[in-house]
Amino acid sequence: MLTLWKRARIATCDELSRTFERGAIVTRDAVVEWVGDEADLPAGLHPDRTVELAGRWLTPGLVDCHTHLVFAGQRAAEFARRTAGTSYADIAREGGGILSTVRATRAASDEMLLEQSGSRLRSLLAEGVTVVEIKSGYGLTLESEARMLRVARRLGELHPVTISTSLLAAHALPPEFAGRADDYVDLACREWLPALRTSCDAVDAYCEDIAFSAAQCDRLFTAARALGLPVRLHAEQLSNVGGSQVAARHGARSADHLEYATEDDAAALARAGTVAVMLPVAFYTIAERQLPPIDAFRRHGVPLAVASDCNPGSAPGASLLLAMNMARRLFGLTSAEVLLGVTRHAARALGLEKSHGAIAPGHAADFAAWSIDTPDELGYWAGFNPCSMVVKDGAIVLERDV
Ligand code: DI6
Ligand code: FE
Repeated sequence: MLTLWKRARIATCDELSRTFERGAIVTRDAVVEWVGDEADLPAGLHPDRTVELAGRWLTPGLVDCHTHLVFAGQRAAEFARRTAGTSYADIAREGGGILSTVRATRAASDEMLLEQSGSRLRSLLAEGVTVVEIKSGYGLTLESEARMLRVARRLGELHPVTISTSLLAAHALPPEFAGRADDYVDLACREWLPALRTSCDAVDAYCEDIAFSAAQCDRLFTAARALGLPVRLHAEQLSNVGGSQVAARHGARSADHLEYATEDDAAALARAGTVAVMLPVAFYTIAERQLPPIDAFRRHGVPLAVASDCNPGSAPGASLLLAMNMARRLFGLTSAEVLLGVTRHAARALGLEKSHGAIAPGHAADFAAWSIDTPDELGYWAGFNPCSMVVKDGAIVLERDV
């Protein structure tokens, strides 16, 4: 089916970041064929359907490139302790934190996991998000990690959202392996990676002194790369233990968090073409004070993405729009940086830059329509959602009164 989308204001987020004040898009089925000024529309076009956008702004469907959206339960009691002064790292060292969600997730049925995670995914979709990365990491056994990845992919079959999965077996040391972190990593390298190779789109790890060392992540990445799996890393969130350098050495698609990254880290990431993913909701929730070195990333030309980090500990909630607002207010990103951070650069962090994250010929027909006067309003509103329509693979999948 040939569809003409007309009278739109368009922010393409393509290589040239083109915008059109009176723009049009032609889609054939699920793919964009043409985008430009309405005045330049190809002659002799006979669309099967015309959608009139009445001057609304259109962006690519947003890409949330870092979430832990599949989990069971909540950690409100832990949040209360943290607001009273106990640190995130201290709760983790006591066996709470990630491990408390591991217990809840292992105990939940598939149906419960799908239901609880589905409501978070629908909340992202209502914000114009059409691509979501989902990590495992709350199972920490071969079978329960496999189940998390399965649930994540199943969510993509049940919703009009493209799901990209990451295996995050190296998220926390499971109690069964207490004191034997190297054995755990060896097992993941030797048995889990080969077994789950086709169940995930990438391999992630948490490189931190409360999690896995740079040397352990290095081993995991060597095994992942040998199997042809792309890698990405939670690095330098609470301290600098050398994660960015490991990520860069393995040509990681992204390094995420990076509050404690240095100028040298920024240079290494730039050389490797690694995307730096900013997670300001986690920064805010754990009341971190160390800001990521945004100016160094800019100077070295590191592409910046912004993501929700949706998880029950450091980023409870499911709002990419809130993350965009916080990236601007807390990290000083510009509105243009934030928009590319949830479109083109976020797609690149997932290896989807040829098909998603921009409105361009050959890309998926994924769009979000916004009731806003200017794209500067993306990341301006805090706690208000101006998305009025979501298009996925050429179909209008959601319309909201704004
Ligand atoms: N860093 C984070 O911010 C999340 N995971 C990670 O490695 C937190 C996950 C959680 O607290 O449950
Ligand atoms: Fe995370």
